[in-house]
Amino acid sequence: MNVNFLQNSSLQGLFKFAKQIGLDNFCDKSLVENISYFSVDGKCINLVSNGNGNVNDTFVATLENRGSLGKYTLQRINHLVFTNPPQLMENFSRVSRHLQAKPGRRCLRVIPAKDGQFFHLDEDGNYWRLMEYIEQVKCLEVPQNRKQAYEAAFTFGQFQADLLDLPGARLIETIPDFHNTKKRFETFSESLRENSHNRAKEAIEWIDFVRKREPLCEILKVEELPVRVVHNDTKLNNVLLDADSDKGVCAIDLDTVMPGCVLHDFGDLVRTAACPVSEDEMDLTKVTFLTDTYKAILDGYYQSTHQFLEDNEIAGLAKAPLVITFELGVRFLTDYLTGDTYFKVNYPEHNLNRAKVQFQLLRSMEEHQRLMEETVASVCQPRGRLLTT
Ligand code: GN1
Ligand code: MG
Repeated sequence: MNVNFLQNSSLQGLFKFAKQIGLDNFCDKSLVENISYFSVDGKCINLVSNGNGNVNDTFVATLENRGSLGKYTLQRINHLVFTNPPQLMENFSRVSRHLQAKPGRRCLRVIPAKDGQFFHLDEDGNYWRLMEYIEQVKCLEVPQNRKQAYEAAFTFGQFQADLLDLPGARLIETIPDFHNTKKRFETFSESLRENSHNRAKEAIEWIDFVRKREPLCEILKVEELPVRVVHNDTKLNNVLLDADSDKGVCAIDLDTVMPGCVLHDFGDLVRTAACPVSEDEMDLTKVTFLTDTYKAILDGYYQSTHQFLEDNEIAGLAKAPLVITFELGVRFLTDYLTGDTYFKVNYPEHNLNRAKVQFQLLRSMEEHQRLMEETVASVCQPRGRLLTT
C-alpha cells in the first residue's frame, strides 16, 4: 500500500460506496473489533460512516449492553497528517479534562483503551480513538440563519476563554507551522516549480491570482500577537449546536488545538460561515461574502472574548478572514498541483475547485474590506476605552 493510496482510500469513502451499490449492512469486521480494545461494555450492533472531515475517518457505533443502547464516535486518526498520534491524544485529553472541570461546559470526552492509553494502535499501524457521542445536536455546513452563526462564534470564543487557564506545560504542536501563511505560500511556489503532475496549466488563472496576493502572508503580524491555546480548525462544522434551540454546545475536532493566534480561529469561522455555500460548491456565482453574517459572527465572538482580547488582536479581526481564506485556497491549490496527497478528494479536480471557491470568496471579501473594518470599529470597543468609561 503506497502513501497516496492510504490517504485517498478513506474508510468513509468505502462505506459510502458500499451504500451506493446497495450494501446497507456493509461493515468491516476488523473495524468493529477496534471497539473491543476500549473501556466500554456491550456489543457493537451498528456502525455508520459519519462527518465530512477532509482528513480523519469518522464512524458512529451503537453498542448494546443488557438491553440498553449507547452511541460512540470511533475515529481513525490520519497518521500521515498527524505524525505523532500519542502526543496528539495527550493534548486532546488534557484539553478535554480541563473543559470538563468547568461548570456547565460540555466537550468531547475521550474513552481510554483498556490498556490505559487514549488510543488503540492496530496491527496495520492505524491509530483509533473512541469518544462519547453527543446527542441532540446539529453540525452545519452553512448556517441557515444569523443566530446560528452568532452561536458558533460565541462557542469558539468561549473555548479560547476557557483555555486561558489551562495548567501544565505548553501543548505540543501537532502540526508545526499549521497557520504559517508564508510557509504555505512557499510550499505552493515549490509545488509550482516542480509541477509534478503537470497540472499547472489547468490552474494558470488562479496561480496568477495567488502570486498577486503574496502580501497577504504578512499582514497579520502574528509574531507580535499573544500566543494562546487556540483551536486552529474552526470550520462551522467543527462546532455543535443544540438541535432545537441552536444554542452552541461545544467545539469538536480537537486535533489541532495548540499554541497559536486567536485571529486564525476567528478568520476560519468567517471563511466557512459567512458564505452561503460550502467549500465544495461547483457554481462560483453562488460564492459571495455575507456581510450581515460577518457582523453576527463578530458579535458572538466578541461577546465571549472581549474580556481578554488585546487591542492588537481586535485590530486584526477585519483582516484575518482574508488571510485564512487565502491560506486555505493556497493549500487546496498546492494539493491539486502535488497530486492530491493531503485532502481527501472525490474527483480529480476537487482540490482545484475548492481552491477556486476560496479565491472567489476572497475577492468578495476584498470588496467589503472597508465595511469589515467599520463593523469591527462599531462592535469592538478597544479595551483602553472600556476601562476608562
Ligand atoms: C481539514 O478534516 P477537517 O475537514 O476538519 C484541515 C483544515 C481545513 C479543512 C478544510 C488538520 O479539516 O485545516 O481548514 O480540512 N485539517 C487539517 O476543509 O489539515
Ligand atoms: Mg479537522
